Amino acid sequence: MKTTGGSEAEKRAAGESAAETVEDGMVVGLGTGSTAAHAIRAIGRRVDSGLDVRGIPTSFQSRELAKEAAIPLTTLDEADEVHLAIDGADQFSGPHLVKGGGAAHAREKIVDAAADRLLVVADPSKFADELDHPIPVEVLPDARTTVAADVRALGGTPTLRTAERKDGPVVTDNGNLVLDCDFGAIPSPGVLASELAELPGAVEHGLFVGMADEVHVGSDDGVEVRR
Ligand code: ABF
Repeated sequence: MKTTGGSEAEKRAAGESAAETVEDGMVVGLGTGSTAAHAIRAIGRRVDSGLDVRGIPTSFQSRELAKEAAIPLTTLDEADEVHLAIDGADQFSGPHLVKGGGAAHAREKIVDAAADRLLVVADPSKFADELDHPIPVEVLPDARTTVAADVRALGGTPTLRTAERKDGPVVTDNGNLVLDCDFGAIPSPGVLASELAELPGAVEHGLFVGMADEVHVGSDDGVEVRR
């Protein structure tokens, strides 16, 4: 699994802290990435000790991990309510997030937004006073060129995400492509989010505006929960 930013110990502290908040009977959105993976493993250990929980994975990766951890799974169609989602981020500033480094942000946004509360798990390297991380935009394959032109017109620089170990683009779980769009500093995430959402052929972008209810930031000294 690709890891970014902070140390494994910081990520584990954050993931385990969020996993501790899961209560009996909950339906929990299971996020993607190396930090959320620690939360999934910790929830799995609690299931092993008798916790009654059902998970909704946000990606192929988190589904596989949840199965390995023996967490009973459900779907958005079947669950009456999603009580909590625990997910990682590429960058956070207050409640605003940039996500999509794992190309799973479309499903992450659906599950995270459906949850009553979103707990973000992160290491300190993910914090920014102002968001400036490139925004992943998942695009229909046919719209790759037109969305790239639209992003340029909005002042961004789009780069087609390519796979590390093979000569070709990254393909999402939904069969689409990803443009990483560098806008520099983003003083008004809500405005940019609306502009990106309007682009024909853009399936979903990685700006999660105002969505985090808590950010569990793991460090060597423990976990700081920012609300
Ligand atoms: C997912 O994994 C993504 O939305 C985010 O891009 C990434 C964070 O991964 P990690 O915790 O490995 O840095 O949550």
